[in-house]
Amino acid sequence: MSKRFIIISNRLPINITKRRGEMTYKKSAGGLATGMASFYEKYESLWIGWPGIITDKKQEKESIRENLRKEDMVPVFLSRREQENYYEGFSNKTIWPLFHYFSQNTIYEQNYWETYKKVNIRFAEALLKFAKEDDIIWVHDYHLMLLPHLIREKLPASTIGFFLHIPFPSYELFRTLPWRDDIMQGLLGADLIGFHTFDYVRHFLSSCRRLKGLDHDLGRINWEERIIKADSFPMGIDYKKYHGSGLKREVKKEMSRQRNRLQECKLILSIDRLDYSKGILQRLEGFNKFLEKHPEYREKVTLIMVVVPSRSRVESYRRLKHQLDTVVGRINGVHGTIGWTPIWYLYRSLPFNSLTALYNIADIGLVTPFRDGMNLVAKEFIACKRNGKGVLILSEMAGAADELGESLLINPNDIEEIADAIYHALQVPEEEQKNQIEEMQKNLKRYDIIRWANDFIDTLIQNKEHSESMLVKSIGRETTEFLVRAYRENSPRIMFIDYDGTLVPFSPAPELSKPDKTVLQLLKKLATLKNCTVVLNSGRQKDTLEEWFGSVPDLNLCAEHGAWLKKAGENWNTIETLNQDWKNEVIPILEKYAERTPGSFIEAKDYSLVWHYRKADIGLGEVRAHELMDRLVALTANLNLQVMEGNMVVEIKNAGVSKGRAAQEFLEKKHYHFIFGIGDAYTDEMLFQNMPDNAHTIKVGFRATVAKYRIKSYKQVRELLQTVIKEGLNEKTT
Ligand code: GDG
Repeated sequence: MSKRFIIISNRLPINITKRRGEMTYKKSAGGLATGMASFYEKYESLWIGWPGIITDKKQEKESIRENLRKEDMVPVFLSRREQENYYEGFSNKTIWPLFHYFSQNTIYEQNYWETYKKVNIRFAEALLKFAKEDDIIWVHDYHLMLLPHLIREKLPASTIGFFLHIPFPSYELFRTLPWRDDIMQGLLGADLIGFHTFDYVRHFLSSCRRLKGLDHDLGRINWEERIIKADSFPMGIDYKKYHGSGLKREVKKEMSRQRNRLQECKLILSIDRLDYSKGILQRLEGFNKFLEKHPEYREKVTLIMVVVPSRSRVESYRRLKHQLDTVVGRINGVHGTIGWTPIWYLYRSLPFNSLTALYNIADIGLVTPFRDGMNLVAKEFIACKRNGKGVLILSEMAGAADELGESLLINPNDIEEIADAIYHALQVPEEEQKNQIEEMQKNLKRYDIIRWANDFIDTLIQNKEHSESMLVKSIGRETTEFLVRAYRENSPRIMFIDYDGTLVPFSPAPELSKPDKTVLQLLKKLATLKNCTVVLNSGRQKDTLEEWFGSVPDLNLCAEHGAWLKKAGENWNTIETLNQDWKNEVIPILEKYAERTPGSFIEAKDYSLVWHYRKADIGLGEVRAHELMDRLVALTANLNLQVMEGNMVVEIKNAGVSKGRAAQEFLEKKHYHFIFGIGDAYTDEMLFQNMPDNAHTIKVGFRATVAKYRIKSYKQVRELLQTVIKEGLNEKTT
């Protein structure tokens, strides 16, 4: 069977209403459903979600299930209690406020969390009844953040995308969540994690770094043998539908009806779901301030404020509704006249034709959320404009602000600024309005909802392919057998083995990486195998290697990434006579960076200098490391030095020194038939590059490499070497 496309979201794109025992089904024409349409044509598709109706009746459930199956939808039923704790509770009283920076509204309640977990499992089970490993699965939004991991556990090879429709907050906020690790783990089950803006991507990556110690390379994270990509995909709208709305007969009729009602008044339009994140009260105060400052506009402007009821079972929403009623009443009372009501307040959802009629005729679109993942209203307002007339006032906190730069951007907390922006918008010459609208429409037309969805799915598939191509090289049972056979059949042998990150885990505190008994035993056995030369490579100083490994018989040691070599039974020697004068020029620069970056420090080795920032604030360390690299690269260009950025270090050393150069010391003097090199760091790449074609090179971890194979971690390295030892010992006894 061919690949299928499965989308899974909290709500199915359908409205089911029950009247006198009779169910009616009405497909919702939301943007997301439109975006998915092209996949429905391309693949066999399925949409899984809550059908929006609560029922305990088995028969009713069955009938809904059957009816939805015809529409390629699968319902996940929830009880009233689950709805309260998972949807109203954890989703909308915990995640929603926290991710919108309303920590004062955030409720941490164990019960909510438990139900959230349970419901996520329910969704996963519903999906797993249908999904196969080669399907493409797209999970949507904050209600289902545990799902990617739950699916990955059961279908390890599946292609999973996740898109978050709301902001991802800064680490400082995210860290306050007691269940942050589970949420993080849930999301990391995906192959692609999409956000509306690059800021949210940044915040997410920073949380990955700080909570899980996961580094990224241009948004790519290597984790659990997978490459996970985090990227921004600013959601678009059904541009054609909105832009074409003004041509519809019904919409035209509605437009002239509304225009007549408004008489000569300029129309300011405000449309949102009722939500504290949308900044509705502040917006009203801004309008009030405008009327106070510019009484000449009384009876000349009208604010139509459409507020769509939402989450009315949640207390903070009910409170907001009450406040809203009061403030609207107050402003209308203070400024209104017998023939003029400043604010027309509609607490309901409008049909599409009425909504777009308002978009079409409004002079100003007033969109001022405190935080908003994207805000589609702003985009729809601009898209509807066919006559080039209208000004958008937009909060800089809305994701849409990144793309709608020609609008009047305001800070939603600044009531004066909102008032001034309204005044200013009323003065913008028509020519300028037209230019601004056309500029913004170009973007909206190009990156519409279809393009957005395709872009996301294309990136998901590409990333999956990339991830798999990296895994092709992974060492499995067959490769191990192949290596052992090569070892058995070819002699003499030489093995270059890196230490930190290869035989022991990379540790931010290197003093913890001292070899334990197991590692020492392993090296002892390996170094004494027949016809096998073992070289232990390290960036550490020779004194440390001497102290830790000096007593291991027959072991060759290579320190400071190849500057020092101690062949078994001999003394430490430098490979070349190296100049050290450059250090005097570089030390003062490093000292300056050490002073400016608390926690960072300098390590002076014989032939290199290293600036370490593993104990500093990670973000600051990275910024400083880049600055330092820039500075040093310019300075060292004529000093025959190399500057390298490694794992939380910047290292400067003589250009001739490398693990590859040190390996030549062995390879040039004797002809080896089995050559083996293994390491995890950027310095090991030099070793791999300098090895003959028939060498067996292995990279530990998932970073880019020229090595022939990959191995997951130091644990697997130890297992592999134990297998080699077994083979070598066999040889001794036979
Ligand atoms: C979440 C994120 C992100 C509104 N009133 C009426 C009506 N609407 C439609 C609009 C628009 C949609 O509802 C609202 O979308 P927003 O994007 O503005 O806001 P949220 O509902 O909070 O959506 C948001 C979005 O997800 C997508 O990722 O942009 O940041 O919070 O399409 O047209 N539609 C009709 N009558 C109304 O009265 N027919």
